[in-house]
Amino acid sequence: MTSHCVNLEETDFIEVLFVCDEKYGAFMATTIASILKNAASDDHFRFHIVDCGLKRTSLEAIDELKKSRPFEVVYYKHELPKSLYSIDSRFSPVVFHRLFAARFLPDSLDKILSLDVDTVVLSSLRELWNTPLEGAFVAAVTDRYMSEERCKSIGIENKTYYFNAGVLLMNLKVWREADVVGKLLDIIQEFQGRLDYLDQDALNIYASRNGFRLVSENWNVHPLDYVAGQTQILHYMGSRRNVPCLDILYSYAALTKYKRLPFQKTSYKFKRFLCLFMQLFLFRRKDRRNLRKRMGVR
Ligand SMILES: [Mn+2]
Repeated sequence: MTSHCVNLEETDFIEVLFVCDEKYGAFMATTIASILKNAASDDHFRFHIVDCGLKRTSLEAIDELKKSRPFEVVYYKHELPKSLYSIDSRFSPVVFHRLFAARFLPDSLDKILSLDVDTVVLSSLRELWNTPLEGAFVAAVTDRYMSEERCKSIGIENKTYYFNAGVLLMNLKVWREADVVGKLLDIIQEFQGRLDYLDQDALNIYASRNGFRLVSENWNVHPLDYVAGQTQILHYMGSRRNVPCLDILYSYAALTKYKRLPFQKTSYKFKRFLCLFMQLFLFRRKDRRNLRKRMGVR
């Protein structure tokens, strides 16, 4: 007989960080739904959420996902230093919170996996979570769409070593020991006005001086580069129109209380129903496949 008794003290959680305001509540629920749906049976999750003004309905939507698979969730309220609010009006200061993870997360956490809310996770996060960090302050994926010119303008000669910060495994131990937060704030001051991708640029400048760890590109894939069965995290990078793979995003949104994302015109469920109905009149397999593709339905 096998025992189903789980000792919670010893549960090996995969700890995931999100920063989210009310505008992106449905996106975060979608990301979490995808994590839960594609997890391995022995994965356990604890989500750490920096609450930048989430309303009750958003909190309820997260809670409701526990019905599909139990998980733990901890919310944080975090104040940014005043100096960061005036730094660049093109960006919402929300992007800065994750830089302070080593300060507001409990000391008992040695590392955290920070994910953007515009990602969809297509496999278990275990392998990424277990990446050996050794002394590196982060592990991340090269940003394929960053130009060489831009990299050089912030002192990064080889663009392979400019990473995207949407999927970031952070070594909190190193962050605390080396006061990475303090150094990032110095960089932000030093480069004021020249950081087009504020927090991401600052992280990369720090990395160019102190090193970091590159991980497989499959962990942070732009929809244009999606490969079925290979891509492990899709990152929509803010784009909501004219990118492939929106059907994948919508299919996970359909698993949440929201059912669809704010910019979806027709509900995914309705589209699927309509597509199923129309397929009745198509006899060739190829035609049915094309119809599904055109309607963006899986
Ligand atoms: Mn993003």
